[in-house]
Amino acid sequence: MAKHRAASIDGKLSEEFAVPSHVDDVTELMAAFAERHGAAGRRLVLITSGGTKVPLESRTVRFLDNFSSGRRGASSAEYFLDAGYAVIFLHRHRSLYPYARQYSGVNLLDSLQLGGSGGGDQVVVVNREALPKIDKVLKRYQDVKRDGLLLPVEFSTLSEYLHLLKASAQVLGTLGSKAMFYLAAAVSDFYIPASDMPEHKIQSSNGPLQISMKMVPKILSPLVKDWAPRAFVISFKLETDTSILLDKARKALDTYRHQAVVANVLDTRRGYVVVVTHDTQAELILTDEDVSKGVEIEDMIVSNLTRAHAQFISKQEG
Ligand code: 9Z3
Repeated sequence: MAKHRAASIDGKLSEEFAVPSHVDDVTELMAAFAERHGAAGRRLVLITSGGTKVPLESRTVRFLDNFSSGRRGASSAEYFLDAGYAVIFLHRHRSLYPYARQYSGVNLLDSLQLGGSGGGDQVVVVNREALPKIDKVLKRYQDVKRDGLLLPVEFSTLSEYLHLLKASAQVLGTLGSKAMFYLAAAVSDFYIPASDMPEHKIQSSNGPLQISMKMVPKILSPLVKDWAPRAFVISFKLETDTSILLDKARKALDTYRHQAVVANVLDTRRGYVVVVTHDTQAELILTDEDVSKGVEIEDMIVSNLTRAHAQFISKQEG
């Protein structure tokens, strides 16, 4: 049964979603990363972040996008690194990136000044008012880089996302309960199979456009049951209608039998989420005081989940 389910999704993935050319290289990098950190006894988290892009034409001019700035994933990566995890950051090209995201609203050129020249080279000086805490953030970023704790992997299209997530799940599956999946990316539910896609730009001279899209295969199912069955798996549920949010989160948990769903509503996602597990429901709320102190809700989400992950590991090992 399990083999059958994985085989049917595998078939769909290779027939209807173009395999990205870099998937083998990325798999090798992820395997080496997982082996090194696994051998060091470190916990490892795969974070997905940003929205997927679904092309409407093979030579793509137009595409359907899913909304996500990537802030949830990028800031969570920083908190997981602070908690001692190694992080694979599977993110949408050009979405927010750990540490750099703290300066995403800043024009870098406005933050720099030309200083004197040292040894013939022009010196560039950072304007500290424009880039507050830059020394602290830069030092943390450089420490993380030096210790090889962050592996960035990029996707743009839904096809790239699905193939890279499958590859990462098969790699992290070898780490057992020490691996966590934190699936915060905003993923399309609909796509156009490669065989149905027009090659060239759709012509407006043909009149109004009607598009028929298929349902994206539920990749969480083989991930939880076949590829990484002992891992700690967290999915995110996004709604715009608060009244259906918790029902949908519970339904996802019942369907996939993974460990937790982080439920959030688009407009309030920065200040309110509910972490739903099979037998608990925790509301995480950012107060005005938290905001004034610069506390972020991702700090609370990551604390909640790293605690639950530690319990999960000791239960599985004991
Ligand atoms: C989320 O719900 C994330 O929290 C957000 C974060 C995308 C809202 P930002 O990147 O926003 O900080 O701007 N991610 C999951 C969204 C999603 O597509 N979920 C699907 C669903 O709800 C499948 S798991 O059905």
